[in-house]
Amino acid sequence: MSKVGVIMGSKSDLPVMQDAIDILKGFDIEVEVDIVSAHRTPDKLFDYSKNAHTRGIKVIVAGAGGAAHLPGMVASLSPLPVIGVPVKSSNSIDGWDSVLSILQMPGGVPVATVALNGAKNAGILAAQILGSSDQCILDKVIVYKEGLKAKVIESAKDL
Ligand code: RP5
Repeated sequence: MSKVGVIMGSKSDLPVMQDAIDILKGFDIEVEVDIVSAHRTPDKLFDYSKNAHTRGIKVIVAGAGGAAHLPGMVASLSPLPVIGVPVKSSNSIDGWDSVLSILQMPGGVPVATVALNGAKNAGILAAQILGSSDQCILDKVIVYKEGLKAKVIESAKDL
């Protein structure tokens, strides 16, 4: 079964990253969660990035704050698509540090970067990537999007 790896630089990122975990589980997608710090556990970062694809992980969602080098370094080492979540950590300069350090990747090493604290969208995007080759997941994404549409239409009824 295809899995999504959800990693983050610190357990302090979990309240944000939980949105990705929850939405993926809502699509019945298996999620492997771990803490991998680019700066505090660099050996683990290398090991994780080089081996994730051998364990059935198909997409990696990586969240970090501040000098947020985790998603980019994972992307440099792994053949898998990496979705980066800039986390607004407590000592952050309004989150711009996280956003720019994840967004501004050099040519050849893409990280699909979502909005600040945008872990929910990261989870949806990971599901869509899996869904491009898995009809069952794609059907769940279609139902999810129909739900979004229905909510907007419903909200316009009592204006
Ligand atoms: C980053 O530093 C983490 O991703 C986190 O967002 C931030 C602060 O980490 P802690 O000091 O809370 O562990 O590496």
